[in-house]
Amino acid sequence: MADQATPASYDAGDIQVLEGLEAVRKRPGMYIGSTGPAGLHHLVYEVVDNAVDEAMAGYCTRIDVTLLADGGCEVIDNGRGIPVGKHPQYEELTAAEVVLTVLHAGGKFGGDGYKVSGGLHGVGVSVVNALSSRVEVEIDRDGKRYAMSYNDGGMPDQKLSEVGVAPDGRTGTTVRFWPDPTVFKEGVEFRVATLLERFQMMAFLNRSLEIVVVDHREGKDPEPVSFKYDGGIVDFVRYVNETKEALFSSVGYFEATDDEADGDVEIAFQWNTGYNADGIHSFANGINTIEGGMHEQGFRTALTRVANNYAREKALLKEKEENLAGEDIREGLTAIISVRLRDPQFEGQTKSKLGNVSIRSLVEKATNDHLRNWLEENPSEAKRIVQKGVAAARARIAARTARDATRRKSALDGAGLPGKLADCASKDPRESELYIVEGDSAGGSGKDARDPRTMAILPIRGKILNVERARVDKMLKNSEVAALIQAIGAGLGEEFEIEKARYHKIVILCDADVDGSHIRTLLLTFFFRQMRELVEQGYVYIAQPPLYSTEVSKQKVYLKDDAARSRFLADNPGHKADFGRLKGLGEMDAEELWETTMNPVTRTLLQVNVEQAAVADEVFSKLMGDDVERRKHFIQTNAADVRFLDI
Ligand code: 0RA
Repeated sequence: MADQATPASYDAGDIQVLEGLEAVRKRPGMYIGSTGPAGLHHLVYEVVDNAVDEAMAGYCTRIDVTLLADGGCEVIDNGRGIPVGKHPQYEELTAAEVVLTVLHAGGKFGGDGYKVSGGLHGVGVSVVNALSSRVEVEIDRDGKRYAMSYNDGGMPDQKLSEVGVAPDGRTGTTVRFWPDPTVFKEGVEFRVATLLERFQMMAFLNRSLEIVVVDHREGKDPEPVSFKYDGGIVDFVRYVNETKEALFSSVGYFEATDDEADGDVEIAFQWNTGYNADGIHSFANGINTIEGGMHEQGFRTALTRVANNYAREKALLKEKEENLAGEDIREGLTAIISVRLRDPQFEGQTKSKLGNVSIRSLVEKATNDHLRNWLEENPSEAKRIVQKGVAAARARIAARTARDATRRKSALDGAGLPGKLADCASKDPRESELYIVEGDSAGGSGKDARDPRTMAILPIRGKILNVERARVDKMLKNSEVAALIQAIGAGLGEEFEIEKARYHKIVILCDADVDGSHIRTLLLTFFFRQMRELVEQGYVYIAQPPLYSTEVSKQKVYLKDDAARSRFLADNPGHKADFGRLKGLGEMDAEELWETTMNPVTRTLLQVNVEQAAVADEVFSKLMGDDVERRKHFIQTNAADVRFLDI
């Protein structure tokens, strides 16, 4: 790596003072994105990121995250411990107190390691303090234990003091915090599945780092969950491919460092027999770059060239045959690209696209050299990869023919819109909403209920095609899928153009039962695989029709789920209602559907996000892939859980 300007020890003078904590409380969104569930979970990530930094610097091997019974969160690491010496700039404060109370003072010590900039990452532990009603810190360092605490958004409670000896001479930091309910008005309850997903990803990206999660809250599973992968991203690839049929058993791996680019890269890859052509998942400094960027571009370019050169040299591709396209070679590929660099530039709509040009040539060069060698050393695997690419090229040409046929057909259907679509009057996509409604009868209620100016209704009959198990040519022949593509109007797959989307809100409206959740998952899989940008840009939503209805003084009351029903029962102890379960969307009349589910003033829409696209990939395969037993089990145990929702 680059030369180290400063030794790997604490130099308090490096702490930069930028702003006070009041600024954070005034505009929390600026620092953690939102004060909704995503922002709430960001607090945990912020503390854990600091511990992971210690791991990356080589000082921490284990992080314990505990959700406490009283709603707090505890993060214990065995790193060096936050420095406890006096700070030169703030005479009466120790460095640890500065880290907890001064914005951006976090890990900005010295010049070693990879710092993270951009996005919402690395805002500092002081932000957690600013947005918590209480914070407790314990530091084990130099054989001693130190402790301090804060209340009400960073007001000192106990100043840092020595409280005893560090057990077994250990070093490390414990941060315990209780998010402030006056800041997080939507609630301060952590969702453990969201945390697990992220920590599993971090464990994959930081080889041999152990992250243990325990949930001590009432009614939750107290069994610890531990993530530790000695194979790092090789294990990540195996995990993503676990539910797929691998094309060969080994997982390829290479790494490279470059002083000029000031970064390093490691890549693991394996092909499976599936048809998905975007199984490349990339990361920069441990952040999932879902919009891709220079590292992905370098890899794709080199992969296409190396594979074509190899195929030509070994006569697996005839002289008169066309070169394989990039997507042909990527079909069935699962790859993890992880780069670490000193000054990452995060760009794009969601600040998740890596912009550093120098990283492109590093990755491209590394892939050229190492992948070439890997193919030479693994000739039978190489042959299968090329043969799969050739088959994909044929299917691609067949799909083009099928697509042209679909286009011609839809052109004959009037404006190219499906017959079942009740379109909205507005032609401005920014205000237009497409409701995809399960079943013709609910579709009918939806049509009557909607605001016809901005809301379009597309009824979908039964279960749409499972796109996880079909190539594009077959997909296009499915009438439900074809209707979806035509209604949205932006193409699909590689040719998807989000600018052409006719709606900026695409709302999935399914029954709140198991069948409904299956159809919802099929639709989400379709969007995730074929119109990924819709999901990435936050255009996809899930409507929440109520599951129960009852009456209170002749007024109909709707309850969205079992939790709402329990709350209602608790609040209305005398209520001896039938607590009738709605049989489905079809049972509500237009007015009820409007009031409970569609009215922009009263409805709750869940926005779908793909922060953890790689994990979502695995979830989708599990849900939709070939392994029927696994799928059954997964749907049974997670029927109500759409894991990658921002809820
Ligand atoms: C500043 C400097 C050093 C470590 C840390 C902060 C640090 C912060 C956190 C937050 C949670 N766990 C943490 N562990 C460490 C460097 C320490 C040194 O040079 O000795």
